[in-house]
Amino acid sequence: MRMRVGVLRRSALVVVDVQKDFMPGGSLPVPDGDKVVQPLNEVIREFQARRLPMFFTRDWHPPNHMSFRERGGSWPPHCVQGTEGAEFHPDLLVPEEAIVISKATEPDKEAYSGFEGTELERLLREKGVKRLFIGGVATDYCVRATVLDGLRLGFEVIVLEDAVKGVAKETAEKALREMVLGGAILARTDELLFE
Ligand code: VGL
Ligand code: ZN
Repeated sequence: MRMRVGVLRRSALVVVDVQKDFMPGGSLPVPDGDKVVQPLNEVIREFQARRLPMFFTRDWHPPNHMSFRERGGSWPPHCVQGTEGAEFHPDLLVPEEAIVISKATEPDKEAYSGFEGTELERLLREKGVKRLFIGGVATDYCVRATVLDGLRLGFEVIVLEDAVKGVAKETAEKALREMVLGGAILARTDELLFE
């Protein structure tokens, strides 16, 4: 095993938007979006065993959200609060102690980042977290925005490269470049060494 990045005491996992609507068959499918579930579950088990904090963000839109095409936005309706499409992937492990962060909940505001308009930063600081491990979908939208915000806020950020998937190849590659230039580290889930 190649050991490259340590998962230390002040680490937290952030799982971004692993919801049915973003999976194949959903209303805004990310190609191979479901492939993030298995590597994430392995990391989730390790975090759980060490009682390290875990945050699961979810896109949680009202039915009239401004990002939907009917309101002039870019997307088909997706992740509407309380609908099946907004549920987490059925195979994703969501431990009871994990904290769910709902975002983009207001009709007239878009929020790709898990930090935008949420309690995420306050909760991380309260727990003394310094290092974030981030995976989920979509690399080119919500993962990108969450990673860049985390870096701007002064967290160390490790992007789990086998546990992220993008909407489109070109934009996902561009997003990964931006994240690395912003200071993020890319690591595969099998390169993590747990304390
Ligand atoms: C997302 C598009 C629209 C995401 C959310 O989770 O990456 N993408 N809403
Ligand atoms: Zn959305």
